[in-house]
Amino acid sequence: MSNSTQTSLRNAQHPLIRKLADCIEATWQEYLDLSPYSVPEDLGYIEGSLEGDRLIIENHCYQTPQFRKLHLELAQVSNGLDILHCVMFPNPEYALPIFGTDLVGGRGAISAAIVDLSPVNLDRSLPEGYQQGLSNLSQPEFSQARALPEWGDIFSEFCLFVRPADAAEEDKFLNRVREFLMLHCQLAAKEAPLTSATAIANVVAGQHYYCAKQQQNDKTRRVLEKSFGTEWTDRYMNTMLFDALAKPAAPC
Ligand code: 18B
Repeated sequence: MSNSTQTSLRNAQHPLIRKLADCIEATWQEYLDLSPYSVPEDLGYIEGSLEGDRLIIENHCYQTPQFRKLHLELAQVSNGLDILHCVMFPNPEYALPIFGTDLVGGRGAISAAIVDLSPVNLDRSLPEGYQQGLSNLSQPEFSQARALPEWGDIFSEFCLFVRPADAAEEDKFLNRVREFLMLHCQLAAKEAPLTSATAIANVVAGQHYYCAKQQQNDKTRRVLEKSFGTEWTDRYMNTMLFDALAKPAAPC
């Protein structure tokens, strides 16, 4: 694999973003059987500056037998905003939750740090191994919890959404993400693929719901629209950030 991860953008970002990006890629490389994922040519490294704010985006994508798309994205806005976005989309034959994390920082401090393993089952429950594994992790304390937005019903009871108050809390967040990731990679590697068409259709529907909700995040949309416009942002949110699988056929 190429060493394209040591990019200038990562080096320029908030230390927690840099550490988290390194942690995610190192964990993927340690536990998963990664293959290249071809990002549309014009979407790997992107720069935009429509209304004055220059936005630079860098995408790193892989796939594995269990995951149709592992996506790590780093973004930097000229007004000082630094963003890390990561989602692991399972293949539809694997009834696995969706790992997602988002870090948003500006002028030295991280304002939003979120991580979750989000269920895709129809009843919004996590598979047994996840429920147990996540319950067994010790619960870290953070001084500033943040409230989930209205569209946030996709997140599990284990979702962590905070504004880290200091370097010690930033480290705690990083460790929490590492624990989620390690558990996820280990459980995913043991998961047997589904064979029933109905079960697969349920996974597709669950991923569809997840993406539809994430696309309602106006804060993400606004940052992208300011530099790239509405049309581009729609396409980007539908194809790069939250590409749901094709809509399942209506039951006959
Ligand atoms: N997101 N985030 O990824 N978002 O992509 N993000 C913000 O301090 C971007 C995900 C999530 O309170 C904010 O309020 C951009 C994933 C939640 O209403 C900004 C990109 C998850 C909130 C951005 C990006 C996720 C949030 C405001 C593309 C979870 C709070 C920061 C690179 C797994 C929403 C702040 C609210 C916030 C921007 C969650 C600016 C541009 C995968 C819940």
